[in-house]
Amino acid sequence: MTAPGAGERPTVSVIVPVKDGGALLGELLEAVVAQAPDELLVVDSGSTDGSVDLARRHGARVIEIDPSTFKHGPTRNLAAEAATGEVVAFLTQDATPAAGWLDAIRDAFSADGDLGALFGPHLARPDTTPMIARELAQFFGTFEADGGGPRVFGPGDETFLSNVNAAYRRAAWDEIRFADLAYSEDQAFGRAIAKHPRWRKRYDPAAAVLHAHDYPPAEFFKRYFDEYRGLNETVGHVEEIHPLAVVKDALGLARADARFVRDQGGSTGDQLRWAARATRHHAGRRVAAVLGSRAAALPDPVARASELLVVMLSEWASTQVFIFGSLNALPDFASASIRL
Ligand SMILES: Nc1nc2c(ncn2[C@@H]2O[C@H](COP(=O)(O)OP(=O)(O)OP(=O)(O)O)[C@@H](O)[C@H]2O)c(=O)[nH]1
Ligand SMILES: [Mg+2]
Repeated sequence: MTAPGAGERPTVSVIVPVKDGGALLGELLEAVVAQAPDELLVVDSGSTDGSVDLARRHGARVIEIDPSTFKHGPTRNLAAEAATGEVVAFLTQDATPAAGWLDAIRDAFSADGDLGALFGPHLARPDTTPMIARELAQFFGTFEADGGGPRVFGPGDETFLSNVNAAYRRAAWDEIRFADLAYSEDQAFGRAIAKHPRWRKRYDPAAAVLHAHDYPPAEFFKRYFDEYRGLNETVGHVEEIHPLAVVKDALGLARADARFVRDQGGSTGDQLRWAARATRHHAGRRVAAVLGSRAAALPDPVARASELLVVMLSEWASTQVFIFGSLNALPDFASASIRL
C-alpha cells in the first residue's frame, strides 16, 4: 500500500535567501536552472553587489525585504508562504547543487508520503583544504545507512538539520514552521520533526551541494575565537587548558588529514606538507577555543590582538607537536604512507 500523498512527483520551489551573494551566487543559480525546478525564488535584503539583477537574469522571482526585518527563521517562513511548490527546497547563497540534486529530492518525496524533511551532504570544492574536506566527509558519513546510502530518521532519532541544503514537504513545514529565531532555525526544526508522530526526515547522499567554509588561517582562528567568545557569553562555556591534550589531538587529526590526502591520491610529499599545515590548523583551533572562551578576562588590547596571539601560540603548539610527534607517533604516519 502506498502512504497517503505518495506517488506523484511533487512540484519543487527552490528558495535562496540572499545578501550580497558574491562570487558563488552565479554558479549556484546556473546549477539550479540546469535542474529545472518548478520555481526559483530569491529573497533579497538590500544587496548592493548586483545579486538581484543576477537572480532575475536567471529567471528567479525576487522578493525584496527590508534589511532590518531579516531573521533566518521568519524570513524563510515568509519565503515558503510566497512559494508555490509542494516541496520547498532551501539553499544558502554559497551552496551549489551537484548534478542530480533536484531529482533526488523529487524522487524521495514522491516515494514516501510521510517524508517531511530531507537534507543532503555538503561536498568540499576542489580547492578546499584536506582538514576541512575530511571533516565534512566524516561528519556527513555519520548520517548514512549502514553500508552507505540514504537513511530515514524517525521519532527520537538524531536531530541534525541544516538549511544550507534542506527540503521540506509544504504540509510538514506548515505544521511545524521555522521558529522565530535569528539563527539555528534549522536545528530547531530538526528537533521538532524528531518528536513528530508522522513526519520523517531523510538524509540523502544524492541530494548533495558543494559547500565548504574554508578561510585563510588568521581568519579561521578569529572565527573560532569569536565562536568560543559567544559560547562563553551565552552558556558560560570555558574551554579547559590541557597542553598535552592539544598536542596529542592535533597530532592525531593531522595524521588523519595526511591519510585523507593519501587516499585522494596525494604523494608522500603532499602528505608531509599537509601534515605540517594541518598540525598548525588543529593546534591553532584549540588555542583559539581556549582564548576565545576567556575573552572576557583578557585585557582589551590582548583580545583585540587575538588573531596574532592565536597564530603565535599555534606555532608554538605545533612545534611541540612535531617534537612530540617525531619522538612518538611519526612512525605510524610513515608506515601509513608506505602502505600506499
Ligand atoms: N535576505 C537575506 N539573507 C541573508 C541575510 N543574512 C544572511 N542571509 C542568507 O542566509 C544564508 C546563510 O547566511 P550566513 O549564515 O551568513 O551564511 P554562512 O556564513 O555561509 O553560514 P552557513 O549557513 O553555516 O553556511 C545565505 O544564503 C545568506 O544569503 C540577510 O540579511 N538578508
Ligand atoms: Mg555557508
